[in-house]
Amino acid sequence: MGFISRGFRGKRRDTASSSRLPPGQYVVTDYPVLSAGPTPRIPLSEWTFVLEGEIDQPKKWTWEEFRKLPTEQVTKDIHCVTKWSKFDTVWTGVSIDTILDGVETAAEYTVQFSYGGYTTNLIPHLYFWKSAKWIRGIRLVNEDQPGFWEVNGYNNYGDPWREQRYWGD
Ligand SMILES: Nc1nc2c(c(=O)[nH]1)N[C@H]1C(S)=C(S)[C@@H](COP(=O)(O)O)O[C@H]1N2
Ligand SMILES: [Mo]
Repeated sequence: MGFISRGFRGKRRDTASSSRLPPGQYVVTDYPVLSAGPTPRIPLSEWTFVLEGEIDQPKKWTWEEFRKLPTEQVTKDIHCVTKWSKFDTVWTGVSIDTILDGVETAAEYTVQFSYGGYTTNLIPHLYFWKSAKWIRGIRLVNEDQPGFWEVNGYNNYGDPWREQRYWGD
């Protein structure tokens, strides 16, 4: 990956006190863009989503197939490791329960991988780098595998409420 956007260096600001705000965070209302590389462009005719790894037969969806899956809308507060938080962000998408429906696997961990090469180990409710943009698929794995930022100094788990930003936090 060629460049790392500025946001990852972090900024110091006063933090508001609020029970919704994890320690060390401040609230923003805009939407900072934080990408570890340029935005990948994938023609929809070539786009696929795959579920692979510890599964007998990998599952693969084309864009058309994926768009036929049921979707859900969720409203969530998001917390970036570089210390901004945004409240009540609205997301529409396919639930992981739908992706895993009928899948038998012994795997206890997953790796999300994206167009452009980004990876992260998937666990919801954690710092926002765990939420992969341009996701290309999910690999089911028996052992936890650190992804792009987890290898590059960010905490492997990343709970905002415990300020697990970096290695050793
Ligand atoms: N593929 C990919 N997904 C990613 C990232 C990235 O660099 N590449 N950055 C993460 C981080 S740290 C944040 S804060 C959010 C930023 O999302 P936004 O650019 O839409 O604000 O995406 C997350 N998902
Ligand atoms: Mo982030």
